[in-house]
Amino acid sequence: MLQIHVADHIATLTLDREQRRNALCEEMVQSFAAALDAFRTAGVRCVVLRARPGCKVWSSGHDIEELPAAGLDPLAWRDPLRKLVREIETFPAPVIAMIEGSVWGGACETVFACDLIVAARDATFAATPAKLNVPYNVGGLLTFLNASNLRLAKEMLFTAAPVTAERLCSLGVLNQVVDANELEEVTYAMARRIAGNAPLSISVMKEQLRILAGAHTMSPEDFERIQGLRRVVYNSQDYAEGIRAFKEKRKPEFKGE
Ligand code: LCV
Ligand code: LCV
Repeated sequence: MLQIHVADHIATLTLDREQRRNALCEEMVQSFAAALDAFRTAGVRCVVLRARPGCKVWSSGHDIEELPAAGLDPLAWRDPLRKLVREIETFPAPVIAMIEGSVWGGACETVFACDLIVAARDATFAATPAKLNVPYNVGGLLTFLNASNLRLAKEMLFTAAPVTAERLCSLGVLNQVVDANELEEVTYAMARRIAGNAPLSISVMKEQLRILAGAHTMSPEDFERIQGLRRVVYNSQDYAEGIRAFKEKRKPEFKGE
């Protein structure tokens, strides 16, 4: 489900599960974590995360088949998507997301959790919890908030509509947008420049920025209340309907209950 290549302190991880549109399943995330462990030991100084060249779908997000039935939190601490985002954020070297094709749901958050994003001009990004009636979690929403701003995060989360790479780049969410045939050249030039700098300085700055970006106060009471509100959503009929509709390849009919 993942292709791995390492050369000159630069590692490339290629999502390779096209028959399921690179949906991020438990098994893929375990391979991802194992690869990052090996890169850490090997002193890799920059990771490029990509899909296969020319892909139409970079990743369709969380594997919907693995979403728990109603009654269980679909984005709890040990959920593969939550683990994947933490792996990227805590890896001691920069991770560059190299994007072509469409990015969906949890894959959109995964890309936004990367340190740098270089995308092909016609790539698109969609945040989809509202399409499935999934109650996104506080940490996940913070990823969207840190990667963009409150206005854009609300637009993406409430409309669930794909947004173009051009527009996201103009809003500072992506580092660069290039023609598809320049994607590799631009991405690896950035990776080589990073790998040529001081790895210790970069890793300590990345960790400080992670801590600063996550430094938000929230009272235990507020947190408990949020968890209660989220439980109502993943206990709802609408939650079951969202998953059923996807499996039956039809538009869901949400009743707000
Ligand atoms: C499992 C899949 C998936 C998939 N899981 O190809 O952010 S949250 O809260 O929403 C979070 C919970 C999350 O990330 O949820 C997932 C959100 N993802 C989406 O809403 C995208 C769902 N996928 C699609 O809309 C289409 O698959 C796209 C537009 C990505 C590609 O369409 P295309 O026509 O090229 P198919 O839909 O035919 O997909 C090929 C096979 O992959 C499965 C899909 O069910 C199909 O399986 P079968 O061949 O068995 O029918 N598949 C696609 N995405 N996320 N399975
Ligand atoms: C002492 C200098 C300096 C200098 N200090 O002229 O942000 S952090 O964390 O990095 C922080 C710790 C920090 O700010 O570190 C400094 C970062 N600065 C740089 O990396 C720029 C270093 N300087 C250069 O790259 C070149 O000097 C530039 C491109 C600025 C100018 O080049 P130019 O050819 O015009 P020289 O390099 O010949 O510099 C003239 C003299 O000033 C000294 C330099 O060593 C040289 O001394 P000598 O004539 O004795 O050889 N010099 C320049 N910058 N930051 N000394």
